[in-house]
Amino acid sequence: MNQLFIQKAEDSTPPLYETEIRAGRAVCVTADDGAPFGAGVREVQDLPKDFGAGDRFVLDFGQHCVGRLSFRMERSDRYLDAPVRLKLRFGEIPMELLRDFSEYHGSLCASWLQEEIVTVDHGGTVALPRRYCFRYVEVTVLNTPRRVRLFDFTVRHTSSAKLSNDVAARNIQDPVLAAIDRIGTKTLADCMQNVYEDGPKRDRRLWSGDLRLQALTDYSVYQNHSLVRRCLYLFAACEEEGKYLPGCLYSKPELFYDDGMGIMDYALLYTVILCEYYEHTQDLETARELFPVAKRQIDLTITALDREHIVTLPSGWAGFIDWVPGLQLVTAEEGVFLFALEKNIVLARAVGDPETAERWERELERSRKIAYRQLFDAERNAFLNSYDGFQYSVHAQVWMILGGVIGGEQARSVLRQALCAEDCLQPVTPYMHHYIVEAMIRLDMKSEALEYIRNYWGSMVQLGADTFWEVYVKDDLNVSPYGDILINSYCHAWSCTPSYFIRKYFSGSRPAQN
Ligand code: RAM
Repeated sequence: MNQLFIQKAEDSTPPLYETEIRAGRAVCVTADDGAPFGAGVREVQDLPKDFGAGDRFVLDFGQHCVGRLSFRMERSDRYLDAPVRLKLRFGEIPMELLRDFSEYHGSLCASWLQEEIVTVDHGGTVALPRRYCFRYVEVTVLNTPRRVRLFDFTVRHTSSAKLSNDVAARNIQDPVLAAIDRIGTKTLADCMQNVYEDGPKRDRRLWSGDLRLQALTDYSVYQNHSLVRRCLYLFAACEEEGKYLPGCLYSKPELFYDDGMGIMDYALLYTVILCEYYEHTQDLETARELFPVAKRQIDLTITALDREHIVTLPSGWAGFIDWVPGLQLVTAEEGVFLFALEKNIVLARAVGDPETAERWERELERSRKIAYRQLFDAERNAFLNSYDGFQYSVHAQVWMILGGVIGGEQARSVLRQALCAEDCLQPVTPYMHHYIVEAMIRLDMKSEALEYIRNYWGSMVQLGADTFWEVYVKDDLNVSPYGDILINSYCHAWSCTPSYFIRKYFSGSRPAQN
C-alpha cells in the first residue's frame, strides 16, 4: 500500500465532535399492522423507579444517535449481593425491537444486530465500550438478586460534521422540503465519522459509490473538505497495478481492503469524486497528486472495450448500480464510464495534461455515437439490447442520459416512459433514485425533479423516518437485499442527497399546492 498516501489520509483526519443526548421518554413498542413496518410506538407514563428480574422497558432518545451508551445502576433499598445481568437491544427504528433477533434469517452476519448482555458487579456508572446506532434502547433485567434502579441513560453522540458550518438550512421556505432537508443532513452527519461511513449500524465502512453522494451533499452542508480528501487518499493508497480500485475499504484497526472487491462503476465514480472535489475546493495539489490514479481507472476501462467498443465487465463483483435483483449491467456501466470520462476531461486540463484531455475528448465523442448505435432500440424508444439480454431498466436509461448518449426532448421522453412503464425494472435504493433526479436536472426537468424528491424521500418522512433508509420501495417496506429487513440500515448516507438537490436547486421553492 502507498504509505505516503496513507500518511496524507491520516493528516486529513477531522476531529470527532461529541454531544450528550439523554433518553427522553419510556415507550412501548407493539405489533400494529397500521404502523410502518408493523411496529407501533406508545408512550409509557409510569415507568417504575426500580426493577426486578424479568422486567423490561424501552427508552426513546427522541432522535437517531450514534455513540457510546452509559447509564447508572444503584441498589433500591437492600444491598445487591450478586451481580446484575442486563440485556440491551438497540433499534434505529421500532421494528427492530419488535423482532426476536434469534429469528433473523438474512445473509449478512447476525453480529451486526445490535444487542449486548452486560453483567454489572457494583452500582455506579456503567459505560458500554461499543459504539451503537439507535433511537430506541430496550433494557431487560435478566437476573438480579434484588430490585435495582437503572437511570440516567445517556449517549455520547459522535460525528465529524461541524454542525455550525450548516448555515443554508434557514433559507428553505417550504416546510416539506425543510423536513426532507433536515433528515437528509442528519443522515449525512450521523454517517460522518472518521471516514464517511455507509451506515453507522452497518457496514460502518467507506464505499466509493456512497462517498460520491456524501461528498456532493457535504459541499452544500458541512463543508468538511478534509474528510473528502482523507477518503480520496485512502482509496488511492489501495491501488494495485492493472486493477480497479477496491469498491470499499476498512479504516480500522488499520487500513485494509479486499482485493476481490473492484467494482467497475464504483472505481469510475472515484474519479468523479476527485473531479468534484477539485471543482469545489480548487485544491490543485491533491488533484495533481491523485489524477494519475483516476487516469488509470479510465484508461483501464478504455483498454478493455470490446470489439464493438462497449465496456467489458471485469471479473469478480463486476458492477453494482442498484440492489434490484437480476439487474443487467452493461448499458448502465457504459453510461457510468461516459459520465466519468466527460468529467475527467475537465480535470485533465486543470492539472495540466492537455494531451490526455484531447485523447479522451475523441474517445467520448466516438463512444457516445457507438453506444447509441449499439445499445438504443429506436422502436421501443429505450436502451434495450442484447448486451443486457434485452432487459428494460430505468437504470440503463438514466446512466445513458448521464453519460450524454442522448439529451434534450428525446432523453426526456425516454426517461418519462421508463419511469411509468410496467415492464421496466425500477430501482430499490435511494442511491439509484438519486441518479434519476440527477438525470432530470441534467435534462432541465427541474419541476419533475422536485416532485420526485417530494414523492420519494417525502414519503419516507411521512412514514416517520428520523434518517433516510438504505433501501426504500414505496408501498413495500419488506424489501431487503440481504433477505431480512432486520439487517437493513435505517441511516444510510447514500440516501442523504435531497439536501444537496434542495440546497443547490430548490431552496427558494414554495409549498406544493394540493
Ligand atoms: C451495501 C452497502 C453500501 C453499498 C454496497 C454496494 O453493502 O449498503 O452502501 O455501497 O452495498
